[in-house]
Amino acid sequence: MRIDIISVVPELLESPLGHSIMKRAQNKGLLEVQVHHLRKWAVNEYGQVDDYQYGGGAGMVMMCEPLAKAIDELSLDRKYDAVIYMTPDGERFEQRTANRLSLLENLVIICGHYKGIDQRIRDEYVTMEISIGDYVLSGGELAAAVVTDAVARLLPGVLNDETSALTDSFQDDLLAPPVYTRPADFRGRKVPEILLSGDLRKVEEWRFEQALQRTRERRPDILGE
Ligand code: 6GU
Repeated sequence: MRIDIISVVPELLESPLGHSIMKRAQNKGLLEVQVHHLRKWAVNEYGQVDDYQYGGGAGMVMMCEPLAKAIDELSLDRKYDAVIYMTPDGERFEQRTANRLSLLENLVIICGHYKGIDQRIRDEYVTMEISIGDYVLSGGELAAAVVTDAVARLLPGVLNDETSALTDSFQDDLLAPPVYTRPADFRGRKVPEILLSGDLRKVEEWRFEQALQRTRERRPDILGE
């Protein structure tokens, strides 16, 4: 999968994309992420990419021209399956959204800043608008990193057995069960006996029960209760 991210603060994406699973996905050639500085397509030598909004009011708006040029130029090299705009008024990002995106080949992600991007870019280019939750971030970069991470770990071959996505919270509409590692006794708090039993069928049953119980307690909405 190839993801092109357009940003006015590309530095914000360096660390999240450069470590751990996302680094491994890229090193394995399963994911290619390219971050593009929007200033490259600025309207003048001062690097201007935003302007005052028509109708007045505080806050700048990201201009049409730089974004249009950026997307047009990127589109010369490949055909994009989706042009995504990260915005708090977008569709809420869920595991099912990540699952859906992970099946696509080429994505553009536009990170908004200031008051957002000119509506005409949304009308002309954007095919999908994503929000990662009901709160406001200073820009779309951290949200784009969240989406990229959630999608990358679903690409076949990115995770190994130890990190398998199949047992993630939400993947089967349940939260994940509690997990334990050594020591078996930590300050008198003991690991549940069943996990030491070696009976895999019992362990699986226990984990499912725990997952169900945890979901009931914490997120009854997921179960439709
Ligand atoms: Cl995608 N962008 C911004 N700026 N804030 C957000 C968001 C996105 N999702 C939730 N809050």
